[in-house]
Amino acid sequence: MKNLFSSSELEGTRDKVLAGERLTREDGIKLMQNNDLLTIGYLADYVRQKKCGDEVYYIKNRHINHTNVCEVQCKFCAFGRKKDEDDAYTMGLEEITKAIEKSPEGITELHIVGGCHQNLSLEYFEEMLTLAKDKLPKVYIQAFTAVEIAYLADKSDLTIQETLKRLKKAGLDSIPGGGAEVFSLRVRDEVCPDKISGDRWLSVMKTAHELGIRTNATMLYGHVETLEERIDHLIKLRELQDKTNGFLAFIPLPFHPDNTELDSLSSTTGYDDLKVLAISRLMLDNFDHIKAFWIMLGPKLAQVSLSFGVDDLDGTVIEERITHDAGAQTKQGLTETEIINMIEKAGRIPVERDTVYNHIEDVSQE
Ligand code: V47
Repeated sequence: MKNLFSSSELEGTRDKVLAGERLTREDGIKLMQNNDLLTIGYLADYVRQKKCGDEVYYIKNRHINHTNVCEVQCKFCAFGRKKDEDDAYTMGLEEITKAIEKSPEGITELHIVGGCHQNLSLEYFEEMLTLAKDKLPKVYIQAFTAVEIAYLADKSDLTIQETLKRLKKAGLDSIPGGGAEVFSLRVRDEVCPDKISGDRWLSVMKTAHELGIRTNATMLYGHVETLEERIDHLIKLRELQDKTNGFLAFIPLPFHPDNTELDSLSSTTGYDDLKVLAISRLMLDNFDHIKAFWIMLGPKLAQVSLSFGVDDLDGTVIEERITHDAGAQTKQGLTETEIINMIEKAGRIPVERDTVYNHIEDVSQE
């Protein structure tokens, strides 16, 4: 029988991880090419334990996707529509108010993302933020991907900095990690040629960090990217984090092919999902949190990922369209009790957090 952790190709990398040394591009590629999932998972779990202890974060949040109309047509997306398509929708401010008012007691975050819609002005977004803060003053608003922000800035003839300052003043607290996809020019040319470049995505995030707006980062994997391109993506994020320390969490997003132009591709496998999460933890040594988005992974694999470097399961979500339009079979939301159960059954300590990872006091024990 093979000895545990005897994978000779990984010995050098293992020694670096155990010594707390930064991994190189070559280490990352070696990990991606290696199928010794348990060794990779063990190393990621070791780093997670040292960094985060046994606490696992979750949040009571609500997602709102205010429009599916999108000028940027990406081959991997089943959500975006041209504005004259039958099932195109855009929520008016009244409808958004109603959705916010329907939010259950106790949520601490609104996560708002949508398409790049030609007719939605900066004033629409400012009003949306103002009314959200008016209805739920204590809630953090994590809204609009870097892609939406760049689109809005260009349309409004403003710089990214000016646009972000106005959105921040209206109530924007933080920016989600979407739209990063894979930074490689080759991949973007193939799957999302009309989208902003990886460098521009990074530059929007850098500006946000300089203005004190914390953000997340993602990578959409499992389509046409190579293993090397995945690692290059992680290294670009790590380099920006070295400069700004503005990223809160990294969330790898497994590609869902149904109803997309790439529907001939297979879904990712559980093996690949766990490897990407674990390698993200190992490469992103300057990120505090690696998040498993259970909506995309399924709650069972998300739970198992807690032993593969993950310390955050996202949250209650309530309603989600982007992944469900692409064939996700998961529920629209989980209850807090379900999330706590997943964490406790993995032998870990559930901690409710807000958007910026402050612990929420458990009011039931006061
Ligand atoms: O930007 C689009 C991706 C993102 C598909 O920051 C797809 O906390 C899989 O960014 N299959 C939106 N993914 C979701 C997102 C997110 C989710 C949860 C938490 C956070 C956070 C961010 O989903 C898009 C795109 O990269 N996406 N189509 C698809 N077919």
